Amino acid sequence: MKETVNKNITLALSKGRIFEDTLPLLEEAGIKVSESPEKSRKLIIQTSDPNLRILILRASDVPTYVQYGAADLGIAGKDVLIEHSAQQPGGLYQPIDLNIARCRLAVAVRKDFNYKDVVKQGSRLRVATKYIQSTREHFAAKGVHIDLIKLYGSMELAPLVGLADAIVDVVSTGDTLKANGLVAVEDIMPISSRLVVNQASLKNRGVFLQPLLDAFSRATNLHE
Ligand code: PRT
Ligand code: MG
Repeated sequence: MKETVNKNITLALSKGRIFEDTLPLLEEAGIKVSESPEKSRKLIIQTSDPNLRILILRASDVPTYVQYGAADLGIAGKDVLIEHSAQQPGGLYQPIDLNIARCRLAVAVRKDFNYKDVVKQGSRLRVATKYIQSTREHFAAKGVHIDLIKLYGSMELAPLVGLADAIVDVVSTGDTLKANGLVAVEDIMPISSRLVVNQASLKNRGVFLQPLLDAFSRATNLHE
């Protein structure tokens, strides 16, 4: 019996900035998206390419879908990828930095909090974040002892109500910090979003994935 090859490709994205910034990359590959996830509420979106569909996920779930092969490829921030690989290492190939959804990971405190002195005195610092892994590594490298408090969102609130001395969060314009009386006191790393590919998909169906990977590379270089 002749084996039928599965040409279908599933791309995992999160809605919001990553979806918006991916549209021009897809256009470079001649692909149009049939509807907006903001409007349609659909979680599976078809495209002008009958062999390509898009899954709309929570940003932090994108690496998981790709790792287990429920999606062949996906786009996720470096912030998310670092946390994911600390929890579930392996299985993801990261061929391209797409240079989209750029921001930076930073330490922020209340304007009236003397971060430098507290760190210099060697006092313990209470840090709230959803970026446990990156935060641990950052402070360990500085030799600063911290108590970590895991949060899932609205980190900016924590220093305002005495839950933490500092937060680690991604910052883009800085407007959110400013609006809440916080200041960034240390940059941890620049962040951009990367393409992640399931290793088995690449091995077994690489010929079908390659045109999309090439178009993403081209579009990324064009926009640099
Ligand atoms: O929102 P959700 O809890 O579902 O997940 P998420 O926040 O991880 O996803 P999403 O879609 O908001 O972000 C996806 C990716 O975009 C992140 O993983 C980052 O790599 C990247 N990115 C780029 C950002 C930002 N810029 C950004 N500004 N992610 C989040 N923010 C948030 C930040 O957390 C803060 O609350 O926006 C606020 C700060 O923005 P400024 O402009 O006021 O500094
Ligand atoms: Mg968000």
